[in-house]
Amino acid sequence: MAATFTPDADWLAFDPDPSKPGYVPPPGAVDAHCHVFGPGDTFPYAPERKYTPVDAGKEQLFALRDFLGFDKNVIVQATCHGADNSALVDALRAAGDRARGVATIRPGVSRAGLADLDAAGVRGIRFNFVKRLADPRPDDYYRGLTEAVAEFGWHIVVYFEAPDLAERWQLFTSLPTTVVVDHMGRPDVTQPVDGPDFAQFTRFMREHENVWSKVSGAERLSVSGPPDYADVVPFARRIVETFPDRVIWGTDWPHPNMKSHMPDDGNLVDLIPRIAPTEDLQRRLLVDNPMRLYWEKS
Ligand code: 0GY
Repeated sequence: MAATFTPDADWLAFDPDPSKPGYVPPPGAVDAHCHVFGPGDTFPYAPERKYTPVDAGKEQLFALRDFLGFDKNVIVQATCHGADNSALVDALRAAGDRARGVATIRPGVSRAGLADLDAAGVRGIRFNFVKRLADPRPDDYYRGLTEAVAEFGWHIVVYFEAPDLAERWQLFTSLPTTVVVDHMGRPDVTQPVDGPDFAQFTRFMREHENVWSKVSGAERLSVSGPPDYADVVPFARRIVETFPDRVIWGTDWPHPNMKSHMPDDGNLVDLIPRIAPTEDLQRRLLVDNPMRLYWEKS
């Protein structure tokens, strides 16, 4: 029998009718951070989930991709699906070569299971340290999973809040793979871009050439808010200009757990020329870098 799920009472659903962005992404542009949710009656949400979203399926994601002017997606397994990657794999198969994925796995995953994920287009796994989304584990837990995927040449995506960087420094700086940080490590954008907190993040990237950043999540980090998200722009621009070959960008659709507002995805796309002010930086951010990381498999 199909399961039915009731979204959380305070859940904000994605905007079904975003504005057309003024900015036109270059040919082959990749939205490198987005999710699919369910639909729950086909792909049930995980019993251990910390939230129950409104369904946001692959057809809606692909329609948004086309509407915003993107060519491809990198779909990141959302925590509401736990380590059951079925909805992700279904979306990857439907997209053909136009999507790649980042999965969640747990200890004991079989080699055959990993090989199936690889064949579907998975190129990384995500470790989530955000305490409202996942229960933190000791460093060795993450090291074990990293070893499990080593033979596939996958990378590690880490999602953490700014204070976690110091706490997990040892782990994050010793991972042997490419390490991709979600949303610039969630800086406090009320602090100066040259202040000590963000300096620690830029040091992390400067001293470790395997560390990349997604310059995404403006809608989550901003205090000044839409449509300009003016307070986030200097942080993202600093990362893009300092590390132009190690940055990628994504919509973060369908924007899980937004409480202040639901962003208009057109507004988010219009941030791109403000954080990557030249055509060269835009091409690296949206095409060259994500293609290298997700499509040119070693
Ligand atoms: C994001 C952020 C969030 C959620 C998840 O996997 C997830 O559930 O990533 C969040 O609530 O901050 O990047 O999509």
